[in-house]
Amino acid sequence: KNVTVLAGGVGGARFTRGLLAHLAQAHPLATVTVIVNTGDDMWLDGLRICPDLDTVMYTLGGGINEDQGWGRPEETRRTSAEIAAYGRGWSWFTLGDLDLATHIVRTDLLRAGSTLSEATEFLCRRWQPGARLLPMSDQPVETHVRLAESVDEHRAGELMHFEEWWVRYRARIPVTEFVQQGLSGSVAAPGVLEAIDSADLVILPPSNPVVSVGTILDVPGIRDALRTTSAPVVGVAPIIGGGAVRGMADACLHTIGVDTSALAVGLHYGARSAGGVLDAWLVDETDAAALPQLAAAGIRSLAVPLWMHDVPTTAAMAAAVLAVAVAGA
Ligand code: GDP
Ligand code: FO1
Ligand code: CA
Repeated sequence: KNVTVLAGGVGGARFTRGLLAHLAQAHPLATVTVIVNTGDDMWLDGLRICPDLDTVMYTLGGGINEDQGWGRPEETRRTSAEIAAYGRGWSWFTLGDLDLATHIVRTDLLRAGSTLSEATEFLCRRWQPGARLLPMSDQPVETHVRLAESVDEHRAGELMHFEEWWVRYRARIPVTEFVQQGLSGSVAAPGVLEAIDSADLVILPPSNPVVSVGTILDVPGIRDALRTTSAPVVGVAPIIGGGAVRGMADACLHTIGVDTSALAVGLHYGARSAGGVLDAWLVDETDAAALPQLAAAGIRSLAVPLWMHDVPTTAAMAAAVLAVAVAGA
């Protein structure tokens, strides 16, 4: 069994960790490929920062700061304090001393001519994530938000990098749209389309449906690959009981005019039979009322516990994904 997962950061990484745990005991010969969002990436202090690739790599490699869901545990901030003393960098964005090594090595490889895919593969030799990590594209695609109002040194109508909106402003300032700079010139990274075409199962994990999975789907060719693959495509709702379990996905959904509900996100992804990308959609038990409407829209669905409390509960979610995938075969 070849399983392909389209992931952002924390939600996608934690789900994939549970998936790997489930496959280890249920399908030991299975392989997992994670296609990771790179829309959050940026140049900062001369370094190429790839938040979602690092969160997936650290989480699956056992090096993640579990409470934060990003960066390394036991971190210090001596270097970033020195950068701030020069008046450089983003004072509201923490680049820990240990984390900086990843950005330095990646930037070193990129400057020497490696693609992002090659640099990612190199970093994973150390972390051994137990899955193949592919950036969605080797070309830079950076998510920006268009400000609805002026704030601090920014004017209304201007574009702001997603990470500034997310981290500095906690997505609390209104924006009118997301703009993925570089998207039109981007192509899927080597192996990405093939990982979808040749999969036995494709999973949309409980990642941010707008700025994580949505960005991956917008890379030319990826949505079409999902529509044509012979693999079942199964999604897991990142919204439980009308709320984003963590983070501000509700602010993202509001910006694109989608309600913050498991039903609305499932319908937003759409049924493959109706031009969308889903064969099946998992919702939490509190959202079981959505099942009839999902069925009416051509999406097989199941209501199971979707809180990723720990690896065993997440492994059970993964087992439910595999079960609903074969249910339609
Ligand atoms: P990010 O890039 O670090 O924001 O991470 P992702 O985009 O991969 O995932 C963030 C999303 O994960 C958020 O929108 C949450 O709604 C969702 N999420 C986080 N924890 C859980 C959980 O325990 N269960 C479910 N179903 N969704 C979760
Ligand atoms: N998130 C924060 O809320 N505050 C930070 O200071 C921060 C620093 C940071 C540094 C490296 C990195 O890879 C991720 C970092 N993140 C931080 C997380 C990042 O904002 C998340 O990945 C978001 O979900 C956006 O993808
Ligand atoms: Ca992210």
